[in-house]
Amino acid sequence: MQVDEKKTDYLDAADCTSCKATAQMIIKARKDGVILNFDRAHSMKPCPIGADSACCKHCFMGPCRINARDPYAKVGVCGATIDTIMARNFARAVAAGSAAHTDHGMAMLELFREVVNGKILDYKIKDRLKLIEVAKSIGIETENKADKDIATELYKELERTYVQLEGEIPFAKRVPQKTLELWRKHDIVPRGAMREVVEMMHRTTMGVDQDYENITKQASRTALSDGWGGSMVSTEISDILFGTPMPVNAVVNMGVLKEDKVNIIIHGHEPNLFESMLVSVNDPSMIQAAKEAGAAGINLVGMCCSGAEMMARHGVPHAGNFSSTEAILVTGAVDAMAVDIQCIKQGLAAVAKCYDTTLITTNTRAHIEGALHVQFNEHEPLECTDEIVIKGISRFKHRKHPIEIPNIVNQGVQGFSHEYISYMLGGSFRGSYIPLNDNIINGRIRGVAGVVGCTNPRSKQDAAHIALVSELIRNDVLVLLTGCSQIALAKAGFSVPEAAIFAGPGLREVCEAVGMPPVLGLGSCVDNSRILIAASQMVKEGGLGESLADLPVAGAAPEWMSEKAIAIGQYFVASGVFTVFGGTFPIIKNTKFHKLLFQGLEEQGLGKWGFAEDPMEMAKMMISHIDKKRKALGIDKTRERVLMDMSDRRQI
Ligand code: SF4
Ligand code: MSK
Repeated sequence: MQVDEKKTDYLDAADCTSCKATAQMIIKARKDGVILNFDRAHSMKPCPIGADSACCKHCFMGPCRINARDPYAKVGVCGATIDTIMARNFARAVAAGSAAHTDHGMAMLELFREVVNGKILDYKIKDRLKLIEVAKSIGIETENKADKDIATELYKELERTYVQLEGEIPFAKRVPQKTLELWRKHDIVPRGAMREVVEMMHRTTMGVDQDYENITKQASRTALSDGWGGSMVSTEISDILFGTPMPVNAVVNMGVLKEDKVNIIIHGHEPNLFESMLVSVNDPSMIQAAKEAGAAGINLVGMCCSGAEMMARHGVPHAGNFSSTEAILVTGAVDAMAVDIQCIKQGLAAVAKCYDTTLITTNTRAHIEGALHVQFNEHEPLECTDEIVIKGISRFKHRKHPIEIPNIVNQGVQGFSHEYISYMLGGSFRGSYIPLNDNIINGRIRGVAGVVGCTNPRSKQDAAHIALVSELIRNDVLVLLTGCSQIALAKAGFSVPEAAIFAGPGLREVCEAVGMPPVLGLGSCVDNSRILIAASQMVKEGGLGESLADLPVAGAAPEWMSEKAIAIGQYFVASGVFTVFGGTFPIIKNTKFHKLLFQGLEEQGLGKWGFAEDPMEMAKMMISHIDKKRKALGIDKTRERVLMDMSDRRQI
């Protein structure tokens, strides 16, 4: 874990990240002799063959490698072409990402079942209205029925999202009719996610599906089983159990740590662990124990996606996104970090050891060598969460490392669910997406962009997110954010209504009238499903075409790193959305598979992929796509008029 003292070519901390707090910790880590993800990324060059997706290790006649400069000169030992190889690699990433969201969603649904059955008593249905709305949305009769009966029926229906062997998943009912018909025509309406993922893995083993178009079709169906299935169930059930987010003031950044308190960080993706942590840290006996250890209290903060969910639902402070999870341990102030699933770097164990922070794994699916495992059991959740607090208090009592907490916090408004966006724009009596559609049609808002996804230590943390979003809002594009992107923009100060001054004149006018920021944070990475629902509502309200592909919208993941991002990208594309990735894309240009993803899918009526390294180029591509859709809808003229008026005014 020690830094190599002879090594002098570490990247300047300010080139590793736009986050000043993280930069401060990178500098301290190097002084302390501790290596973080940024330095590991710098010292490990990515394999160029893998980066192009030009290798296959799906059987042991290989692994086989193809030369990206002459991709059709050679085939694998089995005869697989570069298009088959790239499509299979891509499809397996979709399957893995979909499996991650699906397994998370299944865990939430199982929890819901046990709550409804009365076998779990520590959680209950918190949002009854949402229960009824979700049930109605998939055709469950709710009139004159007890909540328990509605919930039981909802559970049975939603279980099909995972296990249904044939037919369409329940949330297919939410898809705009024309989009659904297109899916039916292409035979990509998903069955249960477990069925789709298994088939995807089968098809991509050696000697099965060797037609890149057919592989991509199943990749679309698998990804849709995530976006409109696994992820959507996760979001909806979490809202029913823990409450649908409403705007809340919250602070982000490393300055949320408190030197005089027991600092406990929860990092991962499942909200149930975090919800029970809230109970444990507020238990008077725990507070008393912390005080007896000399602390002023217990300070619970989040990181990554479960942090984003808790910030949205309860205003729990958020300390930073994916790339900062090791760096925050360098403060010396973290007494315990408890993790559950997904995006948890194994490197945390080594960094935690350097600062005597107790790293605790809690989920049976995700142990880490060198970390303490305390199993979280939903039937007795406080056994685990109390133990985490006790471990934190004990570390506080024996703190021996100097503490350096970056003195940076950023205030902002978080917690915009698709329901709240409707209410915010339309008011409580006529809550709807009509005002949003109207403002798009009249050109004040040029279009809507979903900017989502990870940060990646191979590029300057947060920089592409901030540059891309700044350019989009400057051009009157309303931006919806999730996951680590949301935290990047919150740290950069874009989550306050006053940030409307960075927006173009039309968007600014709308933001100022409503009192909202120009970027709206919707939650964690499974909450990308909220963007799908919002887009479907926009179609259903009318005036912006009949399918999702007609909307003047675009998506982006400028600093992605996870297979989950590929799954998300593919379900947006298959839903009809132009989706642009930054950083890297695992594909060789000018191949048939490249042409299919970046052009062919759109010709089939779906969305398409885009890629650009430069965030300004990404913004340009997204804006020109939005303008293309405006033109097709015949609403490009209204926008010209508004822009002309405003620029005239500015000149005056
Ligand atoms: Fe090589 Fe074909 Fe085996 Fe892949 S499946 S490793 S291309 S022989
Ligand atoms: S946590 S998937 S780094 S958004 Fe959902 Fe962030 Fe990406 Fe993980």
